Amino acid sequence: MAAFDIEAIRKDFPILDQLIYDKPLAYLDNAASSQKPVQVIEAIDHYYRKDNANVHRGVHRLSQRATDAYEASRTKVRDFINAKSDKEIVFVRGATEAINLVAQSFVRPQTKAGDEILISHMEHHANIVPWQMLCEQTGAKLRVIPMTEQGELDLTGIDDLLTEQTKILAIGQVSNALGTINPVKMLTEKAHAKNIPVLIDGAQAVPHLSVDVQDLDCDFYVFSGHKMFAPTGIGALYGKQALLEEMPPWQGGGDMILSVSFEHTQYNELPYKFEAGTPHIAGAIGLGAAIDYMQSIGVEKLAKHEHDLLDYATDKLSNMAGVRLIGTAQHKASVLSFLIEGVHPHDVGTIFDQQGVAIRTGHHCAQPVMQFFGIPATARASFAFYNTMDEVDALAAAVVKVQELFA
Ligand code: C6P
Repeated sequence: MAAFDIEAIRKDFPILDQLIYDKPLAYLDNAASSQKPVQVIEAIDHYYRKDNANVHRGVHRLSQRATDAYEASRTKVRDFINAKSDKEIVFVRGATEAINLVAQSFVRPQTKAGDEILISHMEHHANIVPWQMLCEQTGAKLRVIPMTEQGELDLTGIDDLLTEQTKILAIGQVSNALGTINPVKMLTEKAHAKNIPVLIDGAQAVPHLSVDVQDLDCDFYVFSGHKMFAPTGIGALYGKQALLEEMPPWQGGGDMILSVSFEHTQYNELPYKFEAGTPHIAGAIGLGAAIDYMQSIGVEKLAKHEHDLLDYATDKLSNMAGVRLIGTAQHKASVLSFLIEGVHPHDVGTIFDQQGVAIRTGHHCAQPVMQFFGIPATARASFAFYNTMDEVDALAAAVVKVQELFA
């Protein structure tokens, strides 16, 4: 596709073409989960109609086709984030599972009481709780990079936070509650200068930015498929091969072994060592199709359009009396969190819904962010490349509607 043809793109997403309470749907909850193009839906449909079988197990034709399609998706993921080898791509349920895997299989065996895990104040619970669990198991301490009123990382004390005791720096590339794009490459360099490994939570980055794990030089990178136009229940863990080789499997079962006897089990090679049991084959195939789709348009073009939407929405809402933006970092992607004076965000969400505008309200699984701002929740609009300026206008009109109702 040469030009960025928004009308043609929207036709690929059948769900967008519907009325909610007789109003055109404006789906602005993409950070929670994005919609799926027909290309993804059809890839899954094709798999179940023509190729459905288990992978890596059968000599029969269907199993071979299922295996080929599943492994082709792994190659697509590898290419999408520019990993060196397919062995570095482990299919998981999503970002949450990937972080838990790294915490338990990589960090836990080398962590003892008094060691430290470094995260930031703006992490999603998925990049907080697994580390707290690890701290409970090992006696390690959780340390936190603070943030500023703009919702940017406060890096003034970073050199003191990265210590000899730090076992990992685990940091989000894009904040789901604030939209902040964090300087993860620079942080990775700083951590590596002290031999500290780095995990990047890319759940909110991969739908919006082009990601190159070799350029970032991170040790682990995690993301979920469902925020990048693929099905739920599938995601990927990238890990540098040398690290994955050393890590023990974290779940045992079929497909992650080469041989099993009661005396001894020999584990499979990478990446299968980390894929116990029958995987989400259709999900992986859908993820591959989503990558094909994004690449057919061009990730840079998607990002540019989303940025225009964010700029337009930020401009509109920041000029409305009684609206407070939460998260005004200089570098942001896709997310606009806000409050309407005197109205609880849940009421905002309900009234927006009646206007056909779907947003998320709540703490966005980032309660420490809410605690920092002293608020219980925000209303959050989050954009994808299929959104339009008209939908931003619908968002602004919904704000006016709320203000009229609560006047
Ligand atoms: N954020 C949101 O509405 P899972 O649930 O495993 O697919 O992704 C977890 C996750 C991890 N990190 C970040 C930065 C995230 O934003 C999310 C999911 C959704 O913001 C659902 S809570």
